[in-house]
Amino acid sequence: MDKTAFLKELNETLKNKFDSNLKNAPSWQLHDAVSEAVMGLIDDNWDKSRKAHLASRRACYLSMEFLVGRAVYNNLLCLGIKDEVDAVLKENGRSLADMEDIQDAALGNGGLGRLAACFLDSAAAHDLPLDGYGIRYKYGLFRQTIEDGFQREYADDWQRYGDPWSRRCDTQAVNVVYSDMTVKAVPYDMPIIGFGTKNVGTLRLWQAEADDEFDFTAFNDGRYEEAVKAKTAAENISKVLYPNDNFDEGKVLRLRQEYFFSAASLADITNKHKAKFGTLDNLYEYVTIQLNDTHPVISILELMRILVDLNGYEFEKAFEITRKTFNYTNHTVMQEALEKWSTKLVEKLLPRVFKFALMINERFYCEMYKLGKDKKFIKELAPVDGGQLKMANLAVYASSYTNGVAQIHTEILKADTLKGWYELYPERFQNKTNGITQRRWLALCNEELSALITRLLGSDAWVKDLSQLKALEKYADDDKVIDEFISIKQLKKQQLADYIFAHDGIKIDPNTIFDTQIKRLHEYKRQLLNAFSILYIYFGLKDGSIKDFTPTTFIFGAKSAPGYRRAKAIIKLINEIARVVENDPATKDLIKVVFVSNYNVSYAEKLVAGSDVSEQISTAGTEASGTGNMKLMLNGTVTLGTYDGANIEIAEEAGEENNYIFGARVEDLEKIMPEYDPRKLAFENDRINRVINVLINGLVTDGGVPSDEEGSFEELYKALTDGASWHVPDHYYLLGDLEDYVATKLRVNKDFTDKKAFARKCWLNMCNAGKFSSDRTIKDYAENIWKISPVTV
Ligand code: 26Q
Repeated sequence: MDKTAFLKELNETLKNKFDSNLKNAPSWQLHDAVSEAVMGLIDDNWDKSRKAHLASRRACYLSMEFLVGRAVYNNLLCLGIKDEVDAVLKENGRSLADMEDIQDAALGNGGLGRLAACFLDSAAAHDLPLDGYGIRYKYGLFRQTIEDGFQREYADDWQRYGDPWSRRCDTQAVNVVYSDMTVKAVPYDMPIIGFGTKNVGTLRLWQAEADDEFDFTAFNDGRYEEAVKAKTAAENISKVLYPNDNFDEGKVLRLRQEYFFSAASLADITNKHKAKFGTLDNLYEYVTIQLNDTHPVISILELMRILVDLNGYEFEKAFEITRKTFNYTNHTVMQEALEKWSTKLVEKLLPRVFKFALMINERFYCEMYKLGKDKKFIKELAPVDGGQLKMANLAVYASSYTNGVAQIHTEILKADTLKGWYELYPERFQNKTNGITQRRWLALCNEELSALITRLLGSDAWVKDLSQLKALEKYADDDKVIDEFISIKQLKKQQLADYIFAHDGIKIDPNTIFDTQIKRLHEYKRQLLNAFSILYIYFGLKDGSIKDFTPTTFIFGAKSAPGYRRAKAIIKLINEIARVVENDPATKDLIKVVFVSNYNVSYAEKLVAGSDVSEQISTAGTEASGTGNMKLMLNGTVTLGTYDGANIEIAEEAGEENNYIFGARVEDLEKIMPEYDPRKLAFENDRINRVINVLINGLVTDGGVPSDEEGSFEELYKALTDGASWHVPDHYYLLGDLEDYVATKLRVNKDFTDKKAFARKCWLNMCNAGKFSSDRTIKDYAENIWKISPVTV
């Protein structure tokens, strides 16, 4: 990098754009100027990469969510100029740390959106021609505050100070047509900078705007209100990300969003292909489209419409092209998250598109009758049934490959969720265990540990080949290395403690165990089980049944969907428990509970680097994979978890003896659940009973500022003991797993006192995290689903 030129750029941008300078510029202006300079550096490679991607076979990743987080540090890291830029800034009285308050781009809810971001990073680093397509939400996932222990939501105005990492491409805008309106989709492109390579991928995010012409005519005719209304209606489509994670509400605006970016992306893809080849006959030879869950599955129907209506293909030929173009990833087995649209709604909003659903459904019926399948079987798999359009059925039927995201998850899909489909088309099913990018989740968030790894390996090649960490296993018995590892962990814990104090005003002691559960708040993820275990230990400490307890800080970070009453009650409960243990002299030096606010990608970067214990405690068979488990493992923590999702593969890689696995397994639950009686269990077990009684005995309170939360603790109690109209009592088996969980937690607590032995376990987890690089995952997709190879720029 030419430091002088870079500095000149910075100064010019600050002067010309903001009439400010390096010394006085507020952080957002500094950020803007740095981004501008970096965009200048990559422009040429980006342009060449776009052309190279279009010239070869490429993959397109369609996703409603891309949880990219903060771009600036990562982009500098990937360009290899982070330290130099920091130096230039420091020579001028500033530093990269000044940009810590730059907001995340939180265009996703959680795992699925972050996975999409990791995949783009990995593909770019390894020269794979992969580009992302999504929505440029004006407001990303809400900003969370904790007020009087309750979650409060505020708009996430992430573009308030501009969006210097995007380029608007007006010339490539396309129209999207609904029955009641036409909107313009304007692409904003974000560069995805490959680490240590010239390849720059593209994340194309569509923004909804009013179609100029319509707007203009109405305005000229004096129909001002109509013109304004049309503008608002159009803009509403990309206004805000739905904050539901693993929950489908069937709202019409959501369907508009899904069709909006599907139609825009398909127009973009097919236009470019036709411009090059003059035909769509060979589309699938040059383009493969990955559907990130069912959210973009309406794309299948849109491609059919493009082929048949706009290009004159016969239905059968169009179906063949379509099937060869698409693939589908399933991310959940939760019934309430499986998308089913009312056919009435789809037909009303997208009448022509809906016709293709019916035609495909007819084709399915014919094929099944030919195969002699029985009615029940056919009904279950039909894309259209009972007044509903079932997106997963459509996805498997009209695509080449379907994959799950961890071994156990793929097995559950085959044996249960998509059983009939697996029977029909076993060759279509694959597993692709998730991964995370070690660039962001180690190199960037844990420079100190990264430096140690690089020194011991003699090179930083692990940044692009994480399997190399395996070679560090031999240091597990090297006292000097382990001591250094311990002091790095201590430092990261101190940094985390400082950050939590600055961000949330809560003091925590880095000499305690940092036991961390960070993920979306959901009943199946069982934050409530963690909370119960803390209460169990609290009572045990007070009555003397638990002794020699190593002081522990229990850290939680989670957002609840705003309308998810039970999840919100759990947040309040955790904060109430924090208050109880804090105010009790018997426990205040032994237990500390912290619920950090506004958990997001940037907060996660601090939390994963500064933790000792990784809580991964979903009910067996419910968490498709999890990826936070991998981030914590990579930073050297032990997993305290169930036999679920990728936890199983983590324990397999790092050894069960280096992790803490507990609880009922899938095959156990199959036997247990039909007989399970949680009320009886609590009645017969005083220790369990006194824990759940906290929900109703007045020790904690759900009353307070949002008064509609009142009664929500009692409702949690009822869900456990009586069940509800839609589920049996304690359907996530909290009480059944509680004592095994506590016993295992106390084992961690005791093991921690042998600092060396515990650090050794942590070290071995880090050494064996190689499998969980998204580089491995993306190469598997490239080879076995997409059939794409690297292109060099
Ligand atoms: C659906 C319909 C309407 C509105 C919202 C939704 C919706 C939104 C987000 C449904 C599901 C999601 C997100 C799902 C998700 O993040 N799943 C996670 O995916 C990760 C990556 O594969 C896995 O590691 C996690 O196990 C899985 O929970």
